[in-house]
Amino acid sequence: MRVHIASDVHGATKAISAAAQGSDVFVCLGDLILFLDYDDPGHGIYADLFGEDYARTYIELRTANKFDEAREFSANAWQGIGVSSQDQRWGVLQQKVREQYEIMFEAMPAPAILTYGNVDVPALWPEFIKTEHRVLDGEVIEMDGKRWGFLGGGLVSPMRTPYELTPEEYATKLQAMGQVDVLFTHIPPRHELLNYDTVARRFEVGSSALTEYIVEYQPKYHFFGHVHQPLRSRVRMGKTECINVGHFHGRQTPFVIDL
Ligand SMILES: [Mn+2]
Repeated sequence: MRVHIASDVHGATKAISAAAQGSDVFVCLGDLILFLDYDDPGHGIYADLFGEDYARTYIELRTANKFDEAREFSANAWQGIGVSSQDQRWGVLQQKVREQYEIMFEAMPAPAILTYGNVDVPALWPEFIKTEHRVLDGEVIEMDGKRWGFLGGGLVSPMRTPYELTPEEYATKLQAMGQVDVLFTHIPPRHELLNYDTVARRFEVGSSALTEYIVEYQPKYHFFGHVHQPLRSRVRMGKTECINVGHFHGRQTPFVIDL
């Protein structure tokens, strides 16, 4: 069974529309929205709202791990367009996210199995998914006699992205799935080679609950995304092959594997 897996789509609608060609099963591990385009600051929701110069500076601050300064810079930008409360801000963002989702889900191959990234708004998905889109988060399905488990979202981080769980919530959902043969998540297990981003030059979030799960259950494969430019994209833990399927927005092609 040929499986194509895409993660971290971040607005790459044109490429995603072709990503299932030649596959038997297409899986998307989330992060469909583009808030900030690190490669091209003229794109994304923040550039739309505040202009490219703003996006460029905001990216620089975050890349330098100056999150407090970034927040202050951002608060000023919102005030500049007459938005003061968090509620108002969320209203404006939600509208922008809806505009992106409308185009993204139109382009998304179907059938597809999807889970959420940390840069996704699960509450809005029901408005846009197609009938052949199966959205799984903390669920196990049977595929060719094997158990495939899916867990979406990220962990709480200084980036304050829209879908973040506490480590406890995440661990509880993971353990509730029980043993699987193939595990699909948005974020990687905690592992220094898998978590370090060589361009951002920092450790991204990895889950120690996932590492413990892999040690305990030893699924044959664990597929994930989230770290866009990892130090290593593939690591073996015991009997488990842990694979970062790649930054779809950058590569424009899915990860392909025969399972
Ligand atoms: Mn991402």
